[in-house]
Amino acid sequence: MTYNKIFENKQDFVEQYREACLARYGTPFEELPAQERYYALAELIATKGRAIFPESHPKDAKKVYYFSLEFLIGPLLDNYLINFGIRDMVADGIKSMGSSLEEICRQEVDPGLGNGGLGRLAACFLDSMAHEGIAGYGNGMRYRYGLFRQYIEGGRQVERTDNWLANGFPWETRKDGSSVLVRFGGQVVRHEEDGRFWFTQEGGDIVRAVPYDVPIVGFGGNVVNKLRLWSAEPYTEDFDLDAFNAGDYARANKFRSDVEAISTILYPNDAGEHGRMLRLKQEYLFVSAGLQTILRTYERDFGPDWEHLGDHVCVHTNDTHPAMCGPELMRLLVDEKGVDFDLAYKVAKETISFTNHTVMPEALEKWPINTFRALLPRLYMIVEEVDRRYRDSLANHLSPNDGNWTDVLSKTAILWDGQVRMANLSIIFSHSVNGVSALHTQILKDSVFHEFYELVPQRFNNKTNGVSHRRFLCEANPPYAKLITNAIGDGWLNDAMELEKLVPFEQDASFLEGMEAAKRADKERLAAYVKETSGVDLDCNMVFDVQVKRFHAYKRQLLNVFKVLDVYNRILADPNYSPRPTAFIFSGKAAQSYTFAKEVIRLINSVADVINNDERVNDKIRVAFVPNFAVSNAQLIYSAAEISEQISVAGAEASGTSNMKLMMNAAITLGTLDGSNVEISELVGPENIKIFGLHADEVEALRASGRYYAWDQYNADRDRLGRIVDMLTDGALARLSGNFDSIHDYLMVDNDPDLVLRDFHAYVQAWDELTGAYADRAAWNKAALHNTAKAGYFSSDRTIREYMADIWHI
Ligand code: GL5
Repeated sequence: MTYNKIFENKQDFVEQYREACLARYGTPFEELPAQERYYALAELIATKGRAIFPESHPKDAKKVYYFSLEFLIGPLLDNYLINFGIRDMVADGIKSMGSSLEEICRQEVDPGLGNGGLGRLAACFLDSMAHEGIAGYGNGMRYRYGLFRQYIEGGRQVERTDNWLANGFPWETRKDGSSVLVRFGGQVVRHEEDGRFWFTQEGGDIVRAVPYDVPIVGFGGNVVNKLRLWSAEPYTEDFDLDAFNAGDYARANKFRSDVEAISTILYPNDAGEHGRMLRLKQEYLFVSAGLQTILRTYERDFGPDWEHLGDHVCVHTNDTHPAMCGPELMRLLVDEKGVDFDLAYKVAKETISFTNHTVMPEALEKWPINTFRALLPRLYMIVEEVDRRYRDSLANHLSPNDGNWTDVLSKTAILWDGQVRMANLSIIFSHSVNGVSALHTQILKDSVFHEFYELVPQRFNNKTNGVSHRRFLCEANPPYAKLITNAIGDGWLNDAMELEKLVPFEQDASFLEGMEAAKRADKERLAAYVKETSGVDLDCNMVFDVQVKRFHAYKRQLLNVFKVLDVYNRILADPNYSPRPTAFIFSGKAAQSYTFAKEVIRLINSVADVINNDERVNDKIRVAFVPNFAVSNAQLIYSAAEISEQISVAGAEASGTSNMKLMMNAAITLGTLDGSNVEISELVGPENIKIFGLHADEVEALRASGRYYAWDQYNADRDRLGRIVDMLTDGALARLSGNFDSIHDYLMVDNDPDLVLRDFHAYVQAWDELTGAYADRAAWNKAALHNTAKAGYFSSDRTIREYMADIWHI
């Protein structure tokens, strides 16, 4: 790899860093607190980066704009240093100045501009697009407050505002000159002249969308792309001076605060029906602002050659949140650029592509027609016309006498039942629709979008997710990364498939010992963090068994807790039972309004409280809940994990990406055949993964049969399973904050919708077998290393190359 060097050498770096401290604060490095040292360093790196790369791509390079309401970018300093190839040199330099890079990095905010997997995937894709050298830009929202900060109080999740911009964000640049205007409400006016007619939207409220750009440095430092985040601001200064003078400050500021509300918060992705209008405004704001900018750039480079827009520009829509890209692009082309309606539709479709990320029905967005039409009258007209034409076009595929005509229509039309259905809008406006794992794509074809698949099978394709191995292995796990590089060279940073070169080391006892030592160091680092943040002492001789992800019923953290309680009960009941000592580590947030998920968090903390305070079991099991799961602490957890819990009910998890991050870090997966676990299992082979439980088709068949009864499961095993169900309500776990009636009801009254009780025995047995195998450390390390060696496939570089070849045609 030839890096584009931004410093000559260590000495050059140290000198420039000292100057940067003086210039920014007028105080020498030695006298600055760590936080100011961080800001001075960030400013230096950002300035150097910007100075070298005014423009990374030739004008005619095909551009990809990745539209996503979420970009969970994580801390950036370490990432930039790695990608510029200067991390070791900078760390050395800072050490010679009497401080440490680690300490400085700890000062950085972790912007919570996403919920979980979907938002993090978008950030990994930006990293990989820059690595692959393409002009790939992110387009999203600059939320004033990120996803809430999670605290645990009395075992419960408590949410506090994430004021991530409080001290300023050193990587962003505000670009006032690139602001655009976005209109909400008002009415559509028809104009006619010489037999030609057109529409304009007039009145309503105009909002100014102001972009903030964050540089995305590709590995090697030769390509710098950008992530553009939009902020909503008032267009006119409608400050009410009279109200202010009368002391009514709220009224005086009302206009400003109404507008700014649009970019104030990130919505939780599983929270139901809150603040619907504001969410729709967010979606439209970043879509319209992004597309206006794209057309402006295109016109500058290619003139008004709108017919060929799709040859030069790709607009990729991440889930249905940017679904308005289709009609908004048409509106801009037809109303503002004078393009004919049919041509505009064709161009929109050639330009836009769509990824679906979930089969959860609540995540397939719908808007009441009345809301949509009132807020976006012209856009609604276009949607209505495209929907009408779509219905007509169905005649080419089906005859109205055809038995399933209405069925197909009811599933695929955009407008139905008084609703605008965003998934259908996305599909109808895209030339490509993809799922995110082989199984998920199959489920889209077979059920979720089956009718569309029958109509346009060629539009559907699979792109199995990936993750940035530079962040989640190199940056997250320095001791292991160093060991790997010493063994196979550093080519794996550039080409993750080179991790395969580790396979021969599975026979190398000294490598395996080194691996164990690296894991030990990672475990100690995590144990210190856990102690500091949750007060729990983890014993590093124990196996670290990890489940970290968003809390959701289908992900079945509850099944994991049942297993923990089962192990606990067995230790107490049977003096001969001696499980492999294990630390069960959980982390993740639940949406603020998702009561069940929050109860599961309270349950885990109550179980932790019982177990960690019971001296009879302390040397065998411990439980820790790490608060406020985010990219930064995720990196500490992944690297230290030995077992990766991926136990969703089969058919529910679209892909999962923590499964990939954990396998990369040599954790062995304990999982169901769901999402990308299927592909992990094929790649590593059955001896290097532990699979259990019902398969997706079995889950579907069992549900369809109507013959599943939770009480049968309970009655069939009163001693173990029944006992745990009873513990939810009999006071055994109530010491910290009461019983768990609603979880009991979810299982026994709602009939265990996620089949926790059904998979329980298979799961516990699989866990017993897997942890039993830990005794043979050489064999365990060999299997763990095999997981890393096969993880190259799950680099997002591979995923992006597939998007480039099959969807974006670059
Ligand atoms: C998700 C899915 O739930 C994950 O399985 C998937 O890995 C991820 C990225 O494709 O997308 N969909 C979604 O809405 N969130 C996800 O994490 O938040």
